[in-house]
Amino acid sequence: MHALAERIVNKDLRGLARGISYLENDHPDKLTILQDLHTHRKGAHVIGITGSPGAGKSSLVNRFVQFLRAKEMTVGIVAVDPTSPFSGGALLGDRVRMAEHFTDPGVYIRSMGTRGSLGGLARTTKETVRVMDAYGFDVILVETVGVGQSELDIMKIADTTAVVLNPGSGDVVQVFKAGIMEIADLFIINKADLPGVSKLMTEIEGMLDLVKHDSPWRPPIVQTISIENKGLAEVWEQVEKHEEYLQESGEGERKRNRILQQEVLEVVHYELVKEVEEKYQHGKWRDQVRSGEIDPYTAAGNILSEWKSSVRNDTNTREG
Ligand SMILES: Nc1nc2c(ncn2[C@@H]2O[C@H](COP(=O)(O)OP(=O)(O)OP(=O)(O)O)[C@@H](O)[C@H]2O)c(=O)[nH]1
Ligand SMILES: [Mg+2]
Repeated sequence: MHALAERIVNKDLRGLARGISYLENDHPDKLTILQDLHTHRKGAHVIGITGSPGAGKSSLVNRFVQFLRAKEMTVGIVAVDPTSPFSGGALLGDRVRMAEHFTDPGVYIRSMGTRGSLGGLARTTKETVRVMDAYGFDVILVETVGVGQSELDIMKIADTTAVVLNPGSGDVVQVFKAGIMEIADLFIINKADLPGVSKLMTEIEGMLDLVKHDSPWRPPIVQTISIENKGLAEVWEQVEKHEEYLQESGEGERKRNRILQQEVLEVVHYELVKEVEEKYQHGKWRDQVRSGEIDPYTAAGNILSEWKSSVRNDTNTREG
């Protein structure tokens, strides 16, 4: 087993931190470590928390961590911030708010920004969840702003995805359009101290009637006021119910298998693209496209046929 994988499995927190940096920096040992850790996966419950900017995701995560710690559960947190050019910005505020957890060995927080992840934010986030799982946290929370395809993709690794909405924000239509409705297992109306809660409930129920009619799991709606610690027990209760549903219906296993199979193709895709890009990024096609000598499609075609024939030659050489 890779020495770093061994440290992670043996709950060495600095090893964990380094392992995640390996993922972000696309270290050559990355796949070996992930391979080693796969046999040591522990099956943490992964909860995705998504929602519009300012919905109160971080406040909620922060309070929820306290709630889980009181139940003696250990928690890993991945805070994803694709909008920030570096893992700073809004997350800096989160860090300050999370400061009280820093001295607690049962909690580990990692922020991810676009800049720090050569393998792509969604990939690195998912791999980070894998590594945290092998380390052995009971619960892993993934916080991400629900805006685009990349966030939807990240959320696929969660066992339970919670979508955070606010009363009076007009969020529901956005959520519906963005396809977030389909991945939601649980709706959290945070800032339930503000007016408009029952209107929002009606809107969500209406959307659920339209979308979720084919699944036996109808996402429940929970109200929270995170700044007053209200509703956290209800959130946890619904997460546990969902976990039970995943187990009993077999949906959890189907979901896990789907994700594993998809990861195979993602890794292949990523490694192939990396190789092709490294080989051709400085080709003569750049000048040709700039001068208009050839169109982009011809250029792409040329690269592809050159690539394919180099692969064929490679195999012939090996076989011959
Ligand atoms: N009234 C009220 N305000 C809240 C509640 N929860 C959070 N807030 C406030 O909402 C603001 C945004 O909270 P955050 O937790 O930073 O929201 P976020 O969703 O993490 O924001 P981004 O990470 O920037 O997307 C803060 O000023 C919070 O104090 C709540 O239950 N009620
Ligand atoms: Mg936040």
